[in-house]
Amino acid sequence: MREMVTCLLLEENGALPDELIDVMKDDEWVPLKGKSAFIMKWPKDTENDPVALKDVTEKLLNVKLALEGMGMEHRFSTMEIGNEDRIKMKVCLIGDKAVGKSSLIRRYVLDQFDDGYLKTMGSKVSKKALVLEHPRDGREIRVDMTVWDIMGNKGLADLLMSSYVHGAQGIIAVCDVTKKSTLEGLEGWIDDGLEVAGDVPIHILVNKADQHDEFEFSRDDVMEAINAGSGVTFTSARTGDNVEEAFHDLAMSILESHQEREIVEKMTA
Ligand SMILES: Nc1nc2c(ncn2[C@@H]2O[C@H](COP(=O)(O)OP(=O)(O)OP(=O)(O)O)[C@@H](O)[C@H]2O)c(=O)[nH]1
Ligand SMILES: [Mg+2]
Repeated sequence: MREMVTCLLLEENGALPDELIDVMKDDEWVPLKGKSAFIMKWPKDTENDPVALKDVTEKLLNVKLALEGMGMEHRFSTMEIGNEDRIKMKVCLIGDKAVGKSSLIRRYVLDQFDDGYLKTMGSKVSKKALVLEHPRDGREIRVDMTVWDIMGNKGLADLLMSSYVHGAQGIIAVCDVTKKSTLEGLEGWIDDGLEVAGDVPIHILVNKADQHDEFEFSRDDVMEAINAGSGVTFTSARTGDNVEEAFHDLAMSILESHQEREIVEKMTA
């Protein structure tokens, strides 16, 4: 299966006027996160349908003329992108020691829990196969996920961080709701993780939510401490609450960003 997209890259960072943005939105241009670029996905089979092709061409021309009228430097590129039904994902868990990273993975992959604490030495990789529905067209996507677990000893972890997080498509940052210091440490973990992985989806898990009487902070405290637009989920590796859902949500975000990433790579190649 193939899919055609047109990407519009603005050569300067000048803001587009609202009227143009409105027209582009109607024509299904989607802004690329963090880039002065937009993509328009061609409807299926457009290239074989003269009427549909004319429609797309007109939309492109309209935008082009408007940009030229404004004297804005720009570049269009139309390309074919993959539309595969099987993808690999690498997900990394980060966060202070004993917050429950290994336990969350154990719950997700094996549906088991252990009260004992055996700290992770170095890192460990587990695998999980899952099937997702594509957020856009509902087609089934088989995902082979590798889940990377790292020790929570920050000093030692820093030594491994770049090789461990390299190539990750998503990050799960974990803190322990019964221990405020683990929230305070989280931003450092996230900054270091994103520095290696780039602009990838990130999800925050506030773990040990089964310990109702021992909460040391709230959802609002998390939002205040982490100034990112990340999803926040309260989980319990012990009861399994929200664990599957959290991994699933992250996988969906990765799936959504997957094509964007491919487009950006092709555009900047
Ligand atoms: N009550 C409760 N205890 C948990 C939960 N998750 C983990 N634990 C316990 O917390 C301790 C630490 O869990 P681990 O999963 O080993 O923590 P970790 O983040 O992998 O620790 P490091 O490998 O040292 O970085 C263990 O005793 C677990 O049984 C949870 O959701 N609820
Ligand atoms: Mg561990």
